[in-house]
Amino acid sequence: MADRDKQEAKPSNQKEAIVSRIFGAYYSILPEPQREPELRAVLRGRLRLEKQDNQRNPLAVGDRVLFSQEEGTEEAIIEEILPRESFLARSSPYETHVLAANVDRAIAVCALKDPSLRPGFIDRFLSACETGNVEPHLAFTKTDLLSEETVHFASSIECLELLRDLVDPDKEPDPPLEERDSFTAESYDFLTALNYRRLGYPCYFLDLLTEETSPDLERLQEVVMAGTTLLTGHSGTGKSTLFNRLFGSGAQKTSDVSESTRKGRHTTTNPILMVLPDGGMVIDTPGIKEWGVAHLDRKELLESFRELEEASEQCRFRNCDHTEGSTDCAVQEILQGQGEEILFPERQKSLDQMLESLKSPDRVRKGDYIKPTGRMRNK
Ligand SMILES: Nc1nc2c(ncn2[C@@H]2O[C@H](COP(=O)(O)OP(=O)(O)OP(=O)(O)O)[C@@H](O)[C@H]2O)c(=O)[nH]1
Ligand SMILES: [Mg+2]
Ligand SMILES: [Zn+2]
Repeated sequence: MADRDKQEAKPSNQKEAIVSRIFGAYYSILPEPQREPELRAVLRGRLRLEKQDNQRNPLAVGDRVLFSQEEGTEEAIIEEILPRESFLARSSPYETHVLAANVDRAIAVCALKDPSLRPGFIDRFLSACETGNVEPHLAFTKTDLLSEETVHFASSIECLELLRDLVDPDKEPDPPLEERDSFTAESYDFLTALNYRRLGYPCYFLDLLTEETSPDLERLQEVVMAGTTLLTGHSGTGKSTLFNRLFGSGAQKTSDVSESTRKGRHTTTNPILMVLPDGGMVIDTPGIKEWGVAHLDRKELLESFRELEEASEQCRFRNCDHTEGSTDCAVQEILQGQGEEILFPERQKSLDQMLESLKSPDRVRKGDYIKPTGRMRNK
């Protein structure tokens, strides 16, 4: 009923579409319901002025719009931007970058090697998702590059025991990590990755180069079949390789998906949205270095850590902001090592760094940024 009202409200010459690519002031849009052919579009002048001045562009890939098209012209004109149901943002104190709108889930594509794993990025990504109503998934790529020792370690009892001991406030690994002969930095990265699975995040371990298929790739293919999925991560982690894996060659709606192949590099420069034959949509994005979380406050940050979720629910009734020195605060108890479990060392490091960046007023000033996730929080 509500849907029909909405349709009747829109002028008869306007149709709905999804933004699939952005090239500065030009857009590609996919008209509903067929989602083809892809049209080139520009924004109606007044909409260009409405953009928030700390956002790069009034539109993001995945946005839903109403457009008109004059007869005999190729170019569509975007007349209206429809409200976003969700969006994934990263922010510095001075700028908010909306990576994509109306996404159901986001997959951080992280290489286990080349480039090496960066847990700080993952933890910031997870916090942004948790507070932004976007379901986070983690794809760990390049398993084929792991050394034999690491592969052996990954399936050992030692690995499971370490994972357990490192989050136990009453235990220290014995012998200590640095005294173990075959324990390498690579093994530690693998342990760090496994910890996300322990926390309940959907994780996929992938070799995108040599494996035709695998149970993890199949699981991931199932997941992206419905709704809209964003791929993000550092440059070179395998986002586009995964994207092409998901689509093969048949589903591509644009001819210029394969980017410059000079020197074998395929660095993605613009986000692109594509529609799978079954209707699911996947967005490939350019690699990013940092995932700023200046749009989150201390309470949101703490509560975005799953390990602290149960404890913070107990505190919420008392309006606790979980600051150091709060009495009977279950969150503080965990952070001080008095709970049943503590944070995995890399998670603790990330949380400390994020909290520290909130403390320095030079970096974060109120009013310098919008609160991109606030709208969805009470949904
Ligand atoms: N060995 C190995 N190489 C991989 C794997 N996945 C991707 N690669 C390679 O890693 C390089 C970078 O992959 P891309 O898919 O272009 O990475 P991207 O994340 O899209 O990078 P940007 O577009 O720059 O953000 C390419 O040479 C791929 O062939 C993998 O599982 N194993
Ligand atoms: Mg790419
Ligand atoms: Zn508290």
